Amino acid sequence: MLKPVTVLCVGGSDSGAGAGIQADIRAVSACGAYATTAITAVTVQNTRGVQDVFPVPSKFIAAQMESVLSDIGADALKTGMLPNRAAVHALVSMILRYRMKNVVVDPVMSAKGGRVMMQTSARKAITDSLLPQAFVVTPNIPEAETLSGVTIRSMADMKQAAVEIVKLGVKNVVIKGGHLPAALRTDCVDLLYDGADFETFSAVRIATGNTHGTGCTFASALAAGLAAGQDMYQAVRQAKDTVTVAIENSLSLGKGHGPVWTGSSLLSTGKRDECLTGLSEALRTLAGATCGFLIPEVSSNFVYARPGAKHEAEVAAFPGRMIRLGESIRVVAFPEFGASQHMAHVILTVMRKFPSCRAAMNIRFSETTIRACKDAGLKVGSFNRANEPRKQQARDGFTLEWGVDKVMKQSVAPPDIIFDTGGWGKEPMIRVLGKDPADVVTKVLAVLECIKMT
Ligand code: PXL
Repeated sequence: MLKPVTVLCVGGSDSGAGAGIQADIRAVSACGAYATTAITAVTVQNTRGVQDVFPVPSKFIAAQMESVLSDIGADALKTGMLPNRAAVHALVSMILRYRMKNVVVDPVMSAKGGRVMMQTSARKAITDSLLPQAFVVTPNIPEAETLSGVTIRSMADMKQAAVEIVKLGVKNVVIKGGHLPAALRTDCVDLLYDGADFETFSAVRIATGNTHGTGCTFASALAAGLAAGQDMYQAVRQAKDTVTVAIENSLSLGKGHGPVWTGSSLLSTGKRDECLTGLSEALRTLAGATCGFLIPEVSSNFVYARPGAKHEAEVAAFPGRMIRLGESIRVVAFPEFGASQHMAHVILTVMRKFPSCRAAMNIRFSETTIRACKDAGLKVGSFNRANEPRKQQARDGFTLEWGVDKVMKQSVAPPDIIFDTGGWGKEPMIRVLGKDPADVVTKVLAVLECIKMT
């Protein structure tokens, strides 16, 4: 029988279901864990704002937690809206009674429209008694300013604020940079500080007004990662990816700020079919073109990942790869999930920064083909295997991740092409990237056309 990882979410109900407990349950579920809940407040809310708040009596908050923890337990605890000091004290007494370790605190202070979600006395209780019991706190910029007393205008200010926040007794802090003014315009950079080192996590900024629930989604995905045994770095990466995909899939509901949507990864069956048919259609088009010479010695594969994919198992490809047959190309089997290793890791690495870039095909390297890529107006990035740190070279399969990640760090938009000129025993290779298989095929055909003209 399956024993799932569990996350207890302590926070407010949002009747519009964009944020609060409703967003928590979706995010924890999307990360493969089981969410239990303790409601701290009932808000009357829609996309336009919060119309009213009913704080749940603190003894009822404690009773919900006691009921869940004494029976189901929890591998992590995630807290959101805590309306008053009594709610914070009830929460802290339960954390102590159950010696909870993976405590993720989202220090919710106000809602999107500006409505204050906690009494001032609760804020002091959070800093004085909750943060010393917490493993990580996830403020946005205004919340980090309040907690630290530092005015934040830059990454240097974020670092200073992080140092001040850790002094409050919490083990780690992640300051979410989404609200940072113009400074980091293209990227959205979050900062992790563990009391010793800083680490940044970036993703491209997505222009949308539908961002209700981002904070709840981030902290819940982080808690789900910790519950599953991930370290802070992995869990923050998962949280960032989950939020980025959720913003990309946000919904235009109501007349105000629509919700972000983690639900798409729950629609797995539909998305699986879309991946498999997308690859089959791409193959049909390519098989009709004279492109056999594009197949490298190690042969090709064509991958298409599910939205939000994190693992090889979520990436579809052709088992046995694509081979050259004279002037044309052939496959030996229908596409399946988990059928590629190398190309799957290429696309998963790209998706960490550009979640909407989900398809890729590798083709034979030649200087002529690279020139044709540039003539076709494609954005070309490259890496040199010789520059890879020695430590990594020993880990077979990681060279590609290292190289692709290096290109990603320098890219403000998804590249169309990533190539390398090979290494000891490694064939040089070109990878063509796109949002779906049809997009990749269009680029491959454009390159073919340019090669023919030379
Ligand atoms: O996003 C913070 C938040 C948390 N919890 C509840 C909320 C909000 C914001 O609106 O309504 C219940």
